[in-house]
Parts: sequence; C-alpha cells; structure tokens
Amino acid sequence: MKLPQWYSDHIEAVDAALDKVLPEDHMEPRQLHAAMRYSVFPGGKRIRPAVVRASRSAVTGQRRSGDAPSEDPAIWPSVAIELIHCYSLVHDDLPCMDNDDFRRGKPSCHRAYGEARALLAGDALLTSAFEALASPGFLNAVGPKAACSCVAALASAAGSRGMIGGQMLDISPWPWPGYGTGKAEAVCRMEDLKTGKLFQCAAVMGGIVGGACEEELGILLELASDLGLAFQIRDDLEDAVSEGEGDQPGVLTAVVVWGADGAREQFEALIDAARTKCGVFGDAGSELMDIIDLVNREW
Ligand code: GRG
Repeated sequence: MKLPQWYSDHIEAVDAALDKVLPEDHMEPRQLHAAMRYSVFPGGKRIRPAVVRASRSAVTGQRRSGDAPSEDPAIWPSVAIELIHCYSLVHDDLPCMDNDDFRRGKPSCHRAYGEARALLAGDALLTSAFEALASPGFLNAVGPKAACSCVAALASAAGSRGMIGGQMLDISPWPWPGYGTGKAEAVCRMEDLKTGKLFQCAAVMGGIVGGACEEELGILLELASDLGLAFQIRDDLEDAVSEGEGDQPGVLTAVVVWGADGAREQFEALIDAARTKCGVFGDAGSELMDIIDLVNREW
C-alpha cells in the first residue's frame, strides 16, 4: 500500500542511522557482523521506530518530516528499539523457538549462517541497542537523565517482565498460573508482554525525548498499549488464515480464544480506542494517527 511521504522518509532515515550504528561487515569478527547486518537489512516496516518518532512529534508539535536524522534526537531510541526487535526475530526463528526458515522474504538468519552464529548475532544486536542509547550523540542531544530513562524503559520492556516474559508464556502450555483466570485474560497478558511492551516503550521513549509531562506520557502509554495489542491480534488473524485456525495444539492466540470474528471485533475496538486517545494531541498527533491507520489497513 502507499505509505505517507513522511513514513517513507522515516524508513530511509532509520535505515541510514542503523547503517551508521552497526559495525561494517569488513570489521572483525566479519562473520558476526555480516550476520547482524543480514538480520537488519533490508528491514521490515520499522513501525516501532515510527512510534518513537511520531510520539515525540505528538508532544513537541514539531513536524519532523524534513529533519535530517542527525537533527532528530528520537533517532537514537528508534535505532535502539529496532535493534531489539531484529534480535527478537533472529532468536524467535531459531529451531528451539518457532523454527522458521524464512524471515522478511529471505532465509532466516540461522538458515543463512547456522544456528550458533544466529544466536550470537541476536545477542550482539541486543547489546548494540544499549550502546546506541549510551552514545554521546544521544546524551548530548537529550541529557543524561532522559537518556537513562530511555535505557531503563527499554531494558524493562525487552526483559523478563516484558517481551522475554511474554515469549516464555508463548512457549509454555496454558494454563499459566498467575496470569489471569481465563484464557481471554491470559492471552491479553501474554500478547501485551510479547508485543505490546515494545510498542509502549517506543511511545514512552518518544515522549521522554520530546519532554512530555506525566499526563502526556500516560496517554502515550495507553495509546501504544491499544495499538500493540491490535497489532498482535492482527498478526494472529493473519496466521490463522495462512496456517489454519487452532492448528497448533496448546498454543493460545486471540483467534483460538475469541474465534476469527471475535478477534476482529477486539482488533477494531482497540483501533478505535487508540484513535480516541490520539485525538488528544490534535494536529500534532497526525503521524501517530497515520500509524494507527496503517495498522488498520493492508501494508
Ligand atoms: C527473544 C526469542 C525471543 C522472542 C521474543 C517478539 C518476539 C518474542 C518474537 C518475535 C516474533 C513474533 C512473531 C512476534 C510477534 C510480534 C510480531 C507480529 C512481530 C513481527 O513484527 P513486524 O511485523 O516485523 O513489525 P517487521 O518485519 O515489519 O519488522
């Protein structure tokens, strides 16, 4: 589908920044750097970085479409969150996880480079994310307090009480003691952790960079929570079409819990809720609104 011009510019800016941050593949250890770059380029939608940058725009009211990446301080957390996302895809594709042979239209990292190198490439991408947040460029742009807040937000969202915790549930047969009484509550908790936390973190980091007040951070967090869950439910709906509903015994998804029609209703309600929250930012929230519309439509 046709992307808004600012979104196409955004992908270009994030790709350029990722290219600068990642060690070149002629640097030693070459085999590792090649596998890292293979897993980051060409990229996917770069949606989490888009949420970071659009959230900053929402609170500052700045139109940043024309900004060079070096002038947009949100580029650093954008790069960091995309590196975490790329690492999670590399590890998720491994035989001990989802065992996927393809990712973004080409052989998955372990298929191209072998399991051991894919494991290490994922580890190194994860570590690079925090290196980006601790870079002098980011510290000079936003100051140490805001930079440390972003480090804390990203570590929490990606860790055992965030994305990794959600993945742990995803590979565990239900029931999950401590995660709600019924399947519906459990699936919402799992998807919020696995996918939602990174979306929430993206919005919060954008808000921090933009100097958001507590109230604005709260709205961004809730908006991104709706958006992240909607994004994951959509992924469940698409998987159900491609793989068949409930084909994997013991695997809990939105479609297994609510059926395809019920999951679609949940998706639509979450999109509406995200739009309402975004409305609070008026015109400054137009990029966030574009992202909500993109999640609601075909890419
Ligand atoms: C660290 C092993 C490990 C797993 C973490 C997030 C996650 C758990 C695994 C990623 C795999 C997955 C299917 C997650 C669900 C969220 C989702 C739909 C990911 C795909 O994200 P997109 O659509 O991908 O943004 P692109 O290719 O566009 O970047």
